[in-house]
Amino acid sequence: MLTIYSDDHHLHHGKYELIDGQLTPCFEKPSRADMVLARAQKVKLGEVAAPREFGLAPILRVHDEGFVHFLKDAWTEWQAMGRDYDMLPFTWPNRRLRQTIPDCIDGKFGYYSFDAGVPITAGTWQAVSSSVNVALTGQAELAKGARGVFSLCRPPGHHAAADYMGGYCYFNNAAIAAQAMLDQGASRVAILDVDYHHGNGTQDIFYDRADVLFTSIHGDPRFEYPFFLGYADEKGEGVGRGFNFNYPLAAGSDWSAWSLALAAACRQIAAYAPDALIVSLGVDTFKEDPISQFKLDSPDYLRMGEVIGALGLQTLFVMEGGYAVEEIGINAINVLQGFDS
Ligand code: Q9C
Ligand code: ZN
Repeated sequence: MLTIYSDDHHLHHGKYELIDGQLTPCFEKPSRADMVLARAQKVKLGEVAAPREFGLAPILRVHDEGFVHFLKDAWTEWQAMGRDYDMLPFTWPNRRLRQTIPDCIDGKFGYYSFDAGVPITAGTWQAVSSSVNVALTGQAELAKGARGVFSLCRPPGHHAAADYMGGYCYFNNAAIAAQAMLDQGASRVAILDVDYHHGNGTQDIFYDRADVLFTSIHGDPRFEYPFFLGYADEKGEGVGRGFNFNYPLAAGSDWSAWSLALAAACRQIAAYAPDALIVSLGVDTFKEDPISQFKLDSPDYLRMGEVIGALGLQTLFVMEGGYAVEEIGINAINVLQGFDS
C-alpha cells in the first residue's frame, strides 16, 4: 500500500496539555508519526510519497473562512503581543454567553476551539496545512484507481469541526478528503471512525447531509472525552437523518465487544453502497494506550484490517490518534496489512 507522508509534522510540537488538572507534556507528539513511518518502512508496506500542495480551496469547502484565517494568522498575532511561547485557549463561549468574535487573539482562540488540547506553535500552520495535503494526496491517488492508500496525517483531524478545533485536531483531514471526493464526482462517501474517541468534528460537519455516511466506534461519552457528542441516539438531521451511526462502548471493551460494533458499522456501510470509504484510523483503542480505556491487542488490528478490506471498497486510511508510542506503528500498520491480505 502507498503511504503519503510529510516531515512537516515535526514543525508542530506543543509543550503542554491539561490532564487530570495538571499541565502535562503533550501526548500528541512528533515521535508518534515517526514510529508509524518506521514500521511502514520496516515491513515494506510499499512506496512512501510526499504530498502535493492543494492550497486553501479544498480546506474552505469544509471549514469556516474566519476559522481558517484565524489559524493562519494566529502565531503572527501572538508574536506581535511579545509572546514567544505556545498559545493555548482558556475561555469558551458556553451556554448563554455571546457568540461574538472578539478582536483579541485570546478571545478568538476561545471562540474557535472547544478545549485546551490545541497548542499553537510557530510551525503549527505549516504542519496542519501539510497534514491536509497528505490526506488530499491520498485521495487523489485513490481517484486514480488505487484500492487502498495510507495518508499518514499528523496532526490528526477528527475532533475539528467546520469552525472549531480541539482534541489535538486543527483541520479535519478526513472530512476535507471526503468533500474532495464528492467534488470530483463521487455520489456517496462513507466514513468509518475507529479512533477510541468519538469523531465529533466529522459527525458535526456531515450531520445534515446524506452524501456522507458517518459511523464511529468509541468510548461512551458518558465517561469519555469528548463527553458532549457521540451518543447512539445521534442519527443525523434533516436529509442527513439515518446517515449517522454511533457505537459507544463501555470502558474495558476488548476485541470481542469492539468487533461486534465493527460488524454493525460495516453492515451500514455496505447497505449505503458508497463510491469510497475513508477510515479515520486511530489506534488509541490499544490496551496500553496511556489516555484510553479499551483493550485491543496488536493482532486485533490485523483482524480489523481484514474486516474493512472485506467490504471491497476503495479505501483511504487517514491517521488519527494513538499514544502508546512504542506500539502505534505496529498497530496502525497491522490494520493496513490486514486490509491488503
Ligand atoms: N484523560 C485524538 O485521539 N483529552 N484526540 C484526553 C485524558 C484529549 C484525543 C484526556 C484527548 C484527545 C485525536
Ligand atoms: Zn483518539
